[in-house]
Amino acid sequence: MKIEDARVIVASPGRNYVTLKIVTDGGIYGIGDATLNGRELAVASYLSEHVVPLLIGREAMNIEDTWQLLYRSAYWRRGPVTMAAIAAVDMALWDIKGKELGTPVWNLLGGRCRDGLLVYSHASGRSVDQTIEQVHTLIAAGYRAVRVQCLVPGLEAMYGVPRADGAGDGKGLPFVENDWSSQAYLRFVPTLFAAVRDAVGPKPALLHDAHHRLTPTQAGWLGKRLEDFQLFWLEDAVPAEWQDGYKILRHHTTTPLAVGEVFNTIFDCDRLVRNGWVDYIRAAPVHAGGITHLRKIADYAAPHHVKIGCHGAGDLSPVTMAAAAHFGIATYNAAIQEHGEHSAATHRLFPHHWSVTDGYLQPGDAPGLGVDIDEDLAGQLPYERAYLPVTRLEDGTVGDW
Ligand code: KDG
Ligand code: MG
Repeated sequence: MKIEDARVIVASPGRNYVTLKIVTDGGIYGIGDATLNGRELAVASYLSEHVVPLLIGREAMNIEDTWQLLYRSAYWRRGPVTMAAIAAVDMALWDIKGKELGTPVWNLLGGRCRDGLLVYSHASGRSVDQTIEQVHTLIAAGYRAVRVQCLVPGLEAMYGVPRADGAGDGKGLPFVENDWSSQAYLRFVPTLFAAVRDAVGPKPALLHDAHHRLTPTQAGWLGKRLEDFQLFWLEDAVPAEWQDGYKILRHHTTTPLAVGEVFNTIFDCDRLVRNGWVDYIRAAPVHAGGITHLRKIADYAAPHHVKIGCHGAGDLSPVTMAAAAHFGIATYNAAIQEHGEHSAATHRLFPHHWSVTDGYLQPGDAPGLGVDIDEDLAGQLPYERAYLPVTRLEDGTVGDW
């Protein structure tokens, strides 16, 4: 079965998504997600200019060979643009293989090894009371795990929390700069978790994302103070470019640590996993080379007691959610999956068989990945330039997003 055509579809049902559709000579097609939030057209161009010409005429069933060809032949290996492009091809080829064989991708990955994949959703309030209300609403809707974020008193806007006008992060906004104070944040977060634990009791899993904004010693201070509230994880406490930061952090707290939504390859995970500096890797199928490469990361992490909890914010498309669902149901050390919100228009654009029931993600039984794209609708939803906000510290220097 040869690849006859491959096209890149960019559409914005409220935010931009880049999708690759690969069509074979027998008519079977597969789709893959290539969305890189805020830099979408770089991947779209990498795909259409450099990858698609290599795909035409290739055997669609040889996924590993195509993966290796795209990874090695570029010479310029790794990086978010390259790996998102390879991921899209990889997902689309798994989708095609499943359809050709008449079986869901999870079956090709070894079959189910759990009943459902635990998901977490987001409670994100502008006050502690509002945040607690949202946690209660999610628990009432069946969620067993909730990421808790709350606007720090004194700040106007903050990652993961709706703005005063109700808008979210990077949703068609012009370029925005927000004020940030790590001191105010550090003072506030332990009081937030004391209030939330008090309100919901010991059972629900609570998570928190520090979004790469702390130094190792600041993060150690915070992790220590959160220990009594037994978080499922503290995410991205420090940026991971300098991985020894996690070594320092690890020795200051027993709060479980998660990192890696910006990771692209197994090499980003290597030292953290090998040294036992983190508990969870957050790499997602779309940003870490697809199902094929994520499986290798998971297998490398498993004997080191490191589990996988894939990034799944709303800027990762329902195609990635499908890939993550198939991966997670069939991968022993997949522990949890983020379930970000998608707009109604996004669900219409990407009809899918995956679902969240009773706090667990189910991939469904449709052949392939069980997700599609409505190309007519995509044609009516043109790309809209959008940027994630950045932060300015109290003295005016640029901070981390
Ligand atoms: O594009 C960036 C977002 O996906 C990111 O800011 C969301 O940190 C995030 C998360 O954990 O979902
Ligand atoms: Mg995050």
